[in-house]
Amino acid sequence: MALRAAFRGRAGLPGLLSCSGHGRPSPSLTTQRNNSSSPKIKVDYDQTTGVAVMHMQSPPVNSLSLDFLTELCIGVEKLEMDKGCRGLIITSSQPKVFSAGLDILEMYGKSPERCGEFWKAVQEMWLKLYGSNMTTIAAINGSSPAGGCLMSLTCDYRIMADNPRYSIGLNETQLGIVAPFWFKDTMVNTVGHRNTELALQLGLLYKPAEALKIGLVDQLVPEDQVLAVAAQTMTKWLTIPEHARQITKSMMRKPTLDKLRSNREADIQNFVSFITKDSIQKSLRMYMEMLKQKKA
Ligand code: CO8
Repeated sequence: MALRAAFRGRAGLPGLLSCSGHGRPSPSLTTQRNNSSSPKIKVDYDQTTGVAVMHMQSPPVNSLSLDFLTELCIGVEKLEMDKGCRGLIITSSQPKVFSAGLDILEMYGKSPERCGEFWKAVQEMWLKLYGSNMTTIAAINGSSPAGGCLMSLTCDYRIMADNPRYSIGLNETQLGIVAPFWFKDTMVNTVGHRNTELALQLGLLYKPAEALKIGLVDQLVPEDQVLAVAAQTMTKWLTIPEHARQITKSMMRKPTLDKLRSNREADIQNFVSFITKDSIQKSLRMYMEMLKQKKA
């Protein structure tokens, strides 16, 4: 019988941005979007199969806010500790979007302390997912830029909806920001050095067919079959002897994980000093305004 567990996250955060003095938030961008206390993650865990499906359900675009990341990490940790849980499928409940990546409002007009706290949570998400003992599959049923792409890259296998309106990639340079070394390393480990060089410098967002071609995703399926194919694929992966698969996964990923583990504090300091620069704050504001104008 499926056991549904909705893990609740942190208490609500302040509703307004605190201005750091580095780039004052423009009035139109000062609303904290994800301040709802409703769960941002829903976990359906089937104890008979040992497979959990994690649905991201943070409207409108599953952006990775501090609350969202905290809830996600708690959810992953609980599953990881349950020795009966062997597989995790990550998908989105939002139409058209897997995840829009890091919540830009978390990086705009915030104090250095708050930026540091946010970045630590981003690191934690990556360490937990990339280092997970479970078999992990991303069921990518919508667009997945930047941090959304990173999240899917942490998984062992990626299945994407074959819809040319969707795209996936590490597009950070298009926002005027730089993907950190561990984003880059995860991408290199997946698509190789040359593809990463092109993808990261140009901030490329790939249509599903292009993503499949460079190995950024492993399989394309019709949109309404993404979750079903992920479940079938998981069943196949779970036939492999668990201990051997886990050791192999760890052998492949440990050097990359260790690089961040031994540099966490310096990486936080780098992020904070970079993101709070006036010029970077200006780029983020312009990007957010561009997103809003695109809608109008
Ligand atoms: N953060 C916060 N708000 C967002 C984000 C985001 N990442 N993405 C979209 N939104 C907001 C939009 O502004 C819009 O707000 P409103 O309703 O108030 O106007 C709302 O969400 C809906 O957005 P759209 O209308 O654009 O929705 P669509 O369904 O048309 O498109 C997309 C969905 C494709 C996801 C589109 O919104 C998009 O492209 N978003 C931007 C994605 C992006 O570029 N993310 C990058 C984030 S940075 C990151 O993840 C890594 C940073 C590494 C940092 C390194 C520094 C050192």
